Amino acid sequence: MAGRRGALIVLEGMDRAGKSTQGRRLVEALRAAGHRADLLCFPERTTEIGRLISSYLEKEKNLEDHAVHLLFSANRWEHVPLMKDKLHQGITLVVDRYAFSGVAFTSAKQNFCLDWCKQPDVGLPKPDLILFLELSPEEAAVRGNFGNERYENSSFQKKVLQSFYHLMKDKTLNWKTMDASKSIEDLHIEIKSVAEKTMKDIQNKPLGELWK
Ligand code: DGP
Ligand code: NA
Ligand code: NA
Repeated sequence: MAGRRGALIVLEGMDRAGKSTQGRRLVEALRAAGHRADLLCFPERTTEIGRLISSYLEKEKNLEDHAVHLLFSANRWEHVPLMKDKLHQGITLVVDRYAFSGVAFTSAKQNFCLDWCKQPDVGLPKPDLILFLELSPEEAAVRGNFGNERYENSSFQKKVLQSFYHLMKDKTLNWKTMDASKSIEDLHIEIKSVAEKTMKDIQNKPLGELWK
């Protein structure tokens, strides 16, 4: 058994695609099947950096765009020791948003290039699988209105989506696009099957470094 590690599985996609629901369902199902699995959500709002990000998203605080980009990245980096510990103990991590949201959201702002946006996250633990939950803006609209947090408006979200599509062209990463217009149950079954296959494939392989 020694050396077998858990998989790093990331969920990305637009708001209302069902990332949080699918993340919870996946962890529950993996545990029920006898695997060790934990859920992690970024931004992780409970740390000092996370609370700063949260007050920015809730529009209680204004922060300069470059500064906030680095804070989101720092919030991921501050969890890296914990993530590596768990993965090396054989725990699979299901992560709701990661560096790809980081790049997609900031590069949707004016005067930010993709390359600058990627740099702070270079070297993070590399996901073994990135599930992109794809939902058209029209289908997302049917699921309800945006909330009041920063970034929650349709013109910005369309730019974010374009940045995601750009990132998905990177063939050094294991992107899988999932049709998020399916029922929660059908999507869950599909995600669980892809996740379990990945867990098997990578268990004896070293953890990689993102964008390196
Ligand atoms: P969530 O808690 O998943 O609803 O995410 C909160 C918001 O923050 C959402 O609009 C997406 C955005 N977001 C997530 N990660 C990052 C990041 O690294 N950078 C930026 N600029 N925005 C992010
Ligand atoms: Na949100
Ligand atoms: Na979420």
